[in-house]
Amino acid sequence: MRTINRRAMMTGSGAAAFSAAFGLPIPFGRYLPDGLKPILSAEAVAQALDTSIDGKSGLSVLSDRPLNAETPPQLLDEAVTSAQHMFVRNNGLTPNFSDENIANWRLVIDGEVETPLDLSIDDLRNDFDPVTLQLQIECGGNGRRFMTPAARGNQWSFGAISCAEWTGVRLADVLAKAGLKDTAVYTGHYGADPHLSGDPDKTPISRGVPIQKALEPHTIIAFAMNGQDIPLLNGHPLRLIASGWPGSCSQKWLTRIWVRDQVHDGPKMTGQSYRVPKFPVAPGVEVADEDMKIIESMPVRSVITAPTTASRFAPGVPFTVRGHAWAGDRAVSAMDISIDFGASWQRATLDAPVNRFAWQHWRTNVTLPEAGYFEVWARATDDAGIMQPATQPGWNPRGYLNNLQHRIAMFAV
Ligand SMILES: Nc1nc2c(c(=O)[nH]1)N[C@H]1C(S)=C(S)[C@@H](COP(=O)(O)O)O[C@H]1N2
Ligand SMILES: [Mo]
Repeated sequence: MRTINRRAMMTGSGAAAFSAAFGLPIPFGRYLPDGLKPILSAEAVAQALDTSIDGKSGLSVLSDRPLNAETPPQLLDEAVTSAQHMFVRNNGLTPNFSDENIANWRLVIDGEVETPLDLSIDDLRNDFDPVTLQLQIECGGNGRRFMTPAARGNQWSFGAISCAEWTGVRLADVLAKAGLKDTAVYTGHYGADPHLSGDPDKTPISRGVPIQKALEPHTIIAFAMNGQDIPLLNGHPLRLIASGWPGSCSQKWLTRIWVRDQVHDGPKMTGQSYRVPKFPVAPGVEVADEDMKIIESMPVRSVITAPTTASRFAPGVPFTVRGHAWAGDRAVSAMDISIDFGASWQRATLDAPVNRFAWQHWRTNVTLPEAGYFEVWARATDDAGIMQPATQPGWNPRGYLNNLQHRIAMFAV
């Protein structure tokens, strides 16, 4: 297997122009839907893979202040995401803690509780039952890069997703110890990262979840990842994980959970942040804040982690295509692959999740029938029968929830 390391220089659109540019036939070109270009024209094959971020390897950097870096699909191939390949999404500055800061870490639980708590990490370890779970964390803006018209924000493609093995305690158990009042309806989460301005009175992000999601047994306060300390960039020494919902609900460097008697209104809970229109809107329009609602579960989605896009295979020789799929609060019930631009689909083998909210692995064998340019398209279906669309599912002002199908280029030569 070898990668063709060049980019298509396309001026026109559609299969014919592409075929001319590459000097390769497109055997299923007649099925390429009108308006869709071959994916190789839209995707840089040779990505600049960064090696400069401490503890990370091969991520592609979208911005460095704040630091935002995503995982290329082929580095998501691991069954459990490793520390070095876990994406980073910061809204503020990366904190810089001393050993003393870490040793004296406190987590405050206050607001609508009978007994406010002020806990050390040892208190969490000693006073509550430990849980270890594989949990996916996906940024609400994953896929934004493919929104038309473009939406402002980090231009994530497919790599703002991780699924690591987290160890910690159930938020429900901690809230039970504090004793929820009847007035408790929502949580508000706070972390120790500084605001981009450096102003200590400003908070970069403080989101929350309805109390039912907070009490869900998979919502945890984690102090370890993959059996080790959490990587600093991913929330060391303590983070919340509310899997299946936008990653922004999973506060890193967690210091406080404020139990609210109303929907939390911290920075990035209101206005246009992590909110989508209550009804379908025309692409590109402005939507008033009062017509927006808070995103809850993330939609069904999948990624092809092997082979790498633009790999070459011999015609007629089968090879394995594999990846992962997930569906927010739901499970994935079917995974299908197409090599003819969506004209026909073949069912892949799909594993059950190791626990609820873990991503699900899938694989199948694919054979490219003759020489030429092909694409592999991947489509997951959730247990409510909802499928990933071929193109964007519905435009929204900030470009959230774009769960379009992942497509990779393949050469049969
Ligand atoms: N304290 C804090 N927590 C945070 C953020 C942040 O900027 N500060 N970013 C959130 C967002 S938007 C996402 S998508 C996830 C990303 O988690 P990761 O950086 O560990 O991959 O963390 C969330 N938790
Ligand atoms: Mo995010």
